Amino acid sequence: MWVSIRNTAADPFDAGKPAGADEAAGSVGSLRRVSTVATLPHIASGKVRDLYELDDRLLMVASDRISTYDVVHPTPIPDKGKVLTGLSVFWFALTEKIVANHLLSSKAGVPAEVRGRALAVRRLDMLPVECVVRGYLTGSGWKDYQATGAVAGISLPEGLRDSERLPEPIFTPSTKADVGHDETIDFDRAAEIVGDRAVMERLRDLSIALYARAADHAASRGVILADTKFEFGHDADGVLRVGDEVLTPDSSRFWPADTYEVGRPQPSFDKQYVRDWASNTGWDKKPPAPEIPGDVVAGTRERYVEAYEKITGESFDIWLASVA
Ligand code: PZK
Repeated sequence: MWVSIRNTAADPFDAGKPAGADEAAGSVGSLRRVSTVATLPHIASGKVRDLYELDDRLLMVASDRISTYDVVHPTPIPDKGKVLTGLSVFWFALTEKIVANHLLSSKAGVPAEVRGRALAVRRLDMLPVECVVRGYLTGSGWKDYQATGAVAGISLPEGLRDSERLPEPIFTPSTKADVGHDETIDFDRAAEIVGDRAVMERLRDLSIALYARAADHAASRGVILADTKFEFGHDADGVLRVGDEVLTPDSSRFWPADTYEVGRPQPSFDKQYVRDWASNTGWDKKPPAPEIPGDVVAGTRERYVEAYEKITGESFDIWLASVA
């Protein structure tokens, strides 16, 4: 089965930013040992994740790497990969009645050395569009609105402000760029790329339903889900499933509700410590990214664990114990 190599942008909504920040992707079918993962056929790498072959399944491994301003830092954030993996599993369970997903197991088949940060998943034939849903106007959506009054071909009311909640969530698909940034496209273009308008309508409706369910849950826990990105594919039986990671800080924007203020950019829940520190160092935001000092690493780890616990309502230790 063909799996395309592509760099998964950590900030998937900022289509149109300069390319060149992505790390080199791996090669299809090569036997490569990456970090501490046992030797499995390596399929693909994103900026902070790796995909391996696991017999008839795949193994998706989330690393502790972090990017800011689209560049990966050399310093890992301990447990970041485990937090994101635990969050994905939480959301897969919360949303499985809306749409089936690719999760098979967080234990069986997952090598001991990546337990907690890796998932055994069903192989899918991935659809070649990113399914972005925006509930708030920020990032490239805010930029496009300011320039044209519309996002992905959807006209929006006049006078909206930075980070403002939209009248209703909008579906703003994007291309999966091999290199550089995904580009926002309108629905018709997405349907063309997918080659089946009915499938595209289903992707749109499912994406909005997933966003609405997750945003509702997040709101009940004091968190705003500003926007998010899904990827879908068909399994061997032709069943449509949501794949990839879902509703993590790397595929979504989470804002603390208690400090939300329309009319300005919102601080990122997870990365703001690193961004603020990095800005103060005078780093020009071009590769290579600087090493992150210990106190900033510790503060950022705390934020990830806090995000996990706020959203799931459970101790992060419970996730660790469940995969041990
Ligand atoms: C698949 N990616 C993105 C790239 C990653 C992830 N269930 C699946 N079946 C087949 N292919 C994929 C999936 C999923 N999910 C996902 N590319 C292909 C990607 C690099 C690293 F972890």
